[in-house]
Amino acid sequence: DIDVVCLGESMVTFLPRLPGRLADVPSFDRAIGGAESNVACTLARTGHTTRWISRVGTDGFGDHLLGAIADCGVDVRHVRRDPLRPTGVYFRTAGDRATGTHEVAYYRAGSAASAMTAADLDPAALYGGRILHLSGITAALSADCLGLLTELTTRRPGRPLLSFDVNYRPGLWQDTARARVLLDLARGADLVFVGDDEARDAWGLHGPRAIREALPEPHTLVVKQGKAGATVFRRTREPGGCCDDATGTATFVPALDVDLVAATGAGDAFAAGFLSATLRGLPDRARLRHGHLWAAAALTVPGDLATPPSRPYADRLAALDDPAWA
Ligand code: KDG
Repeated sequence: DIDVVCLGESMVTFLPRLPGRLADVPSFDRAIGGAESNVACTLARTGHTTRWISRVGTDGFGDHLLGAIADCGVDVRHVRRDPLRPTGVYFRTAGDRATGTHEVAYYRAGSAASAMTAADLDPAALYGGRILHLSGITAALSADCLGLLTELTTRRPGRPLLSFDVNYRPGLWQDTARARVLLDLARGADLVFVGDDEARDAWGLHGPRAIREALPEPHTLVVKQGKAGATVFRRTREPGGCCDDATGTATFVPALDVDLVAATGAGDAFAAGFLSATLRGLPDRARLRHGHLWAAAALTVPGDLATPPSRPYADRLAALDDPAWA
């Protein structure tokens, strides 16, 4: 029984040993990255059953990714190996702690994952979880991958709850106007995560209400408002009936104040915390609190992946009547 199936490209990630520009950093440490496998790993680390579906090369980097993601407790048996294309890699700088920005250099054009198509996916593996989690990164990888996402976000009876993190990555979209397609893809999902900065940059939309007006279709829309917090809009009962069915609500929960080390992976951790609480049928306020708690763990480590708080501990923190949650 799988709770969450995640599909998307993962890459071997090189984290700088020193601060500075990409042009100057002399050495890097190897880690793993990939928004969707980050969600799968984070959920698996707190006891959820997860599967990651993707494609990697037959190179050593592919071996490393598969081993590292399996070590998190994720089912990787449905990841295809591609003998003709390499595993993607990327390098990044430590960035600016005040603004959370950093430089990224991707080496993923023509990667194994960019050749993913619907035809090589096993529907039983893909649709075999309670939630299928996707992200807009996949749409930017190739025409094949955009076709795949378009197919997967087309509403069809009997599919699991479809979760979609917009994950607008400016470095992957040569032309911002093309990123409007992310809005169309999001419309086909049941649960959407988007940052207010992403909605502004990719779609020209300002603020949670405007985003909800442009995106009324998903029954649940989570707008992340950076350091301020996040708002969840909920319209109807969730498919599968796993959660409560309050209608037409908007709930805001402030974020936790943390000493930022690196922002990468925090959105994935937030999504994982929110999905975990969703699977457990917790109310919206608790879902957001779990999202913030898990994001706080990722914000305070240099890599993408942090150990999320244990379930009993997170439950206690989320239940606290602390003014930080007011
Ligand atoms: O969310 C973190 C990811 O952005 C990072 O791991 C790399 O998947 C990645 C991407 O495509 O940017």
